[in-house]
Amino acid sequence: MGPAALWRNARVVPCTSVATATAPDADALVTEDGRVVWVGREPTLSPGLRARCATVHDLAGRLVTPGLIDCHTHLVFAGDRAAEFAERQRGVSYEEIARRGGGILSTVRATRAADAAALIEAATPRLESLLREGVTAIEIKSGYGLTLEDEARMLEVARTLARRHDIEVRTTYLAAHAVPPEFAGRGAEYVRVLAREWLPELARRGLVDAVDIYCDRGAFSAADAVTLFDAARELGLPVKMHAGQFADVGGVEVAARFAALSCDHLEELSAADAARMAQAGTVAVLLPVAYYTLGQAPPPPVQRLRDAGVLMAVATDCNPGTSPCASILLAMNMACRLFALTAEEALAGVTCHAARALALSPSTGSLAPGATADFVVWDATAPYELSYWTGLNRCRAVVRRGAIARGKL
Ligand code: DI6
Ligand code: FE
Repeated sequence: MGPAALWRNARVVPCTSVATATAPDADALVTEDGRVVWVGREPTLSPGLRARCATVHDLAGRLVTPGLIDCHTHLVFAGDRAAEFAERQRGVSYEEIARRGGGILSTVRATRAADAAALIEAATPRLESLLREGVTAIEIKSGYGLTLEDEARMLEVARTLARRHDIEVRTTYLAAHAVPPEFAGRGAEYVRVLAREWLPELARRGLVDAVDIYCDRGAFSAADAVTLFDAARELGLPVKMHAGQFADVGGVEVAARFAALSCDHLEELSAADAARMAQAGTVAVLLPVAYYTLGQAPPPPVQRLRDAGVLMAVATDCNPGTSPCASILLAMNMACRLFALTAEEALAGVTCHAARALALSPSTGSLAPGATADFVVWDATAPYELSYWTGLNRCRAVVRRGAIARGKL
């Protein structure tokens, strides 16, 4: 917040669309009261606004992008699944491990045993890793509690992390992640309980920004999604879906019918469903690190999504099973190299399109007048440099609501 500041000698990539994630087309911006009030070429800045700028920052020709957004994470969990990683390296599949009671349910056991302080302690290094890379907004899902109070604790921890780290957090209720042992063999009944009893209660406590379901082979069905999404609709909550990671079980059609914010994964996606997503304005969230970790094939049909006009986002899917990753820059690189996104698509995927997937746009995820002044100053001059490197973080400074929150210029 506070008085106006001019940020000059910059290469500003507005990221209002893929087209404007391509090349810096402005060299200055003005922030005031935590918002961007002007973006452009400095000679065209009006003398009146210039005179209001109490502070002038010289960015020495550096790249400026919006704060990055990680729009799909399971950041809050206890324990890890490194032993399952080792098992997969010996040739046992992810789905086989899950059938034996490992997988998601093993993280559920660890998370249920962890109190809020332990969950915060476990999640903090993962969050800090993302913050160091210029992430200013993040989605955090529940889904490793699978009882009312264990889900509530995960979501409360997500809210606590938001306050402690000055980051925008959107919480997503994902009790429909796996059937817990208490409901073994009674999946449909579990979905009715999590939809009709737990969801209204957690919404009443202000813990739910969106509702998600893991709709796939070995997980929940399209009919389960209808039960859950009907309950979400009654509460006025937006929905999203893990869909088509392993198989197309008809979820995307349901998601589009409920105007879902996003469908995520989508390795299996028909042309008809891509058209439905475009029609519904549903964003495709691509999760290349999960794809990489599981050694899956084939990749999502990116050209089909482009042809249909579906907006694509990219996220880490940070989780202990399929995506032990706390680097949005690595996810961008993998989206380019494994899914053949252009570098501009990858950048739009972690800015404007990620904001759409979280219902944060247009105030977040792009740098246009009126936007929240969350941006990153990079030791780079071209936007494609962000996807080009792996294992090198070139984030120099992070500006949050118009003030330098991290690093120095
Ligand atoms: N997101 C998920 O929720 C599942 N896969 C994915 O990409 C499973 C996460 C887990 O194995 O813990
Ligand atoms: Fe996920």
